[in-house]
Amino acid sequence: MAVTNAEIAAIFNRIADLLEIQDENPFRVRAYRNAAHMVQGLSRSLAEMVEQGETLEALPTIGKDLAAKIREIAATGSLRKLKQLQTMVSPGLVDLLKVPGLGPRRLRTLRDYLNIQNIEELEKAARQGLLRQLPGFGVKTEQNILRELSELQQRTRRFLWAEVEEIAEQLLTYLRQLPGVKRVEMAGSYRRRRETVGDLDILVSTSRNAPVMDAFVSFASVERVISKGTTRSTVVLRTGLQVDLRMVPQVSFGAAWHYFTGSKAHNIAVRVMGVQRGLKVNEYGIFDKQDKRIAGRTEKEIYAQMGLQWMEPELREQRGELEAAAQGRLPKLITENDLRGDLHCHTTTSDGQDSLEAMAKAAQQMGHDYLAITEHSQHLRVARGLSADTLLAHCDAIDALNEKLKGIRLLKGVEVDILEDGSLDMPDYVLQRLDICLGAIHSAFGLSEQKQTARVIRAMDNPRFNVLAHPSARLIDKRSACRLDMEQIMDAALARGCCLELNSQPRRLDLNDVHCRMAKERGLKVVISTDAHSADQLGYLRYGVAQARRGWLEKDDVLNSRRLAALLKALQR
Ligand code: DGT
Ligand code: CA
Ligand code: CA
Repeated sequence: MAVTNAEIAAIFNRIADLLEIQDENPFRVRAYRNAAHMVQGLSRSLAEMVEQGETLEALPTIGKDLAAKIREIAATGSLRKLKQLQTMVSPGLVDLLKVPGLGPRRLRTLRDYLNIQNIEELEKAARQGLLRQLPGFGVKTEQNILRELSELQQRTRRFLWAEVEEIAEQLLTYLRQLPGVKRVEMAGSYRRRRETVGDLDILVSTSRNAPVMDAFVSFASVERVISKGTTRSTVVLRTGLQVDLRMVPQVSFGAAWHYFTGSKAHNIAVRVMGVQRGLKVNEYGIFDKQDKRIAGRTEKEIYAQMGLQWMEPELREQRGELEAAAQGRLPKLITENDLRGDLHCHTTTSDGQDSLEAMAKAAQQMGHDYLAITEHSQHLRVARGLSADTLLAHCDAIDALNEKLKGIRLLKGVEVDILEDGSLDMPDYVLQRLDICLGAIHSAFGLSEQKQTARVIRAMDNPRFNVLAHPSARLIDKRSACRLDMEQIMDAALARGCCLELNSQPRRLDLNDVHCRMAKERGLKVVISTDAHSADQLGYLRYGVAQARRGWLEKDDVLNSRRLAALLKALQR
């Protein structure tokens, strides 16, 4: 899809914001703002002008430099200059620009006077009445900011996938047992297994005029009904989660399911393929030139009209899946059944809630062949990290338990802190005794990209190092990813025979989908682990598997799909 003028203007405005926050030359700031304004009002598409080789410099406010930037955006959809600026301003501060009424100038005042760096700090200060005293602010501004903040939270609140799993299942069960209901399915980001979902999208088809809408709005967890109609209703649950329900005729079910599953970008690309074939594609079906419906009942029919195989929802992000399908090269995505064990968990010996025995038993019940016990090292005090001696004693306990266990093998491991200088928080003579060594960043999250990358690679230089656990250290909605040159890290891991973890904790899901794909393309193996802190959490593997599938991973791309002997061999560097 060609870049729109609005997108180009938004990039220029964002650059102006970032420059202004950094107190850059006001003339440069104004140059970007003027250009953004001009671009917005332009009646011709800049992308088109670029494509046709027209000179942009003839446009008002556009000089050589900005013309080059427009060409870059038109060609790549983004701008390196913007990315570079974004790394120079703290992400929390950039978030603050989303608050209506807070421009860069006020933002600077907030930072300089009250050291406010993110939304939480802003809210706290506003509640304490600290804003009204600042130059350029007042009681009214303070109240406006508080109101905008609460609206912003309502508007942008997304839920972790795992947070809505239970209610989504309950809704499906509830709707499926209603009289006259033929079919009920989840669509949207929930079906695509995105790590967070904005709302739930449910499709229902019925045999006759079944009173589904009445039943839907009186579902026990509904707090508020936003709208109720014959074909569509929207409710908000007590948790704040919004749910859309749409009634769909059976002849259109596949088309609607495809449309409302998305992603939007995928849909648009499919529609464009349709246009190229002289077909109209929408949520009711595929229609030929005579407006006759030629597909719609199943998703398979929809894809077949485009000459494509059906594809898994996790792939539908317009990241090359349509091209892959056209060439018959869709990945055979990994499933939970392909995994033979879990390589990251904690017991009561560090910060876990269950004993070694309980974890082993639960893992065995899940059908695992092996489970690595990986307690924290002592640098991580909050997690009651182990000293060298306590880890050695723990190894004895694991050896003793392995003597008794049948059908499952516990691996001796550690989740060792990677210290700021890249050294490991455990002496080599202890690491030597282990089957597996995970290294992880738990401190100094804010280092520059260069330092953070060097730190991790230095850790991997230790020949005992096997797996980089939760590589980016991000916590969804709580902590941004560390600045790391992921390509460099992956190349370094590959060269040293290390691999990267996909941590399945719902708030981590780290590696993310894009990075999983990056690893696969390099031939770097990924380990999918739970980082379970209780026996229950061993079931989190399903979240990690979903993320892996979004990253196109297949069985062979994942190390813990191997049998124990092959796994142990692969861990030898
Ligand atoms: P969410 O709810 O923000 O996590 O993300 P989605 O993907 O569930 O998005 P949502 O709920 O707004 O819409 C559900 C699907 O409906 C979306 O994935 C694709 C489709 N859809 C929504 N708006 C449009 C649109 O403007 N054009 C097209 N082609 N499809 C759309
Ligand atoms: Ca949705
Ligand atoms: Ca929706």
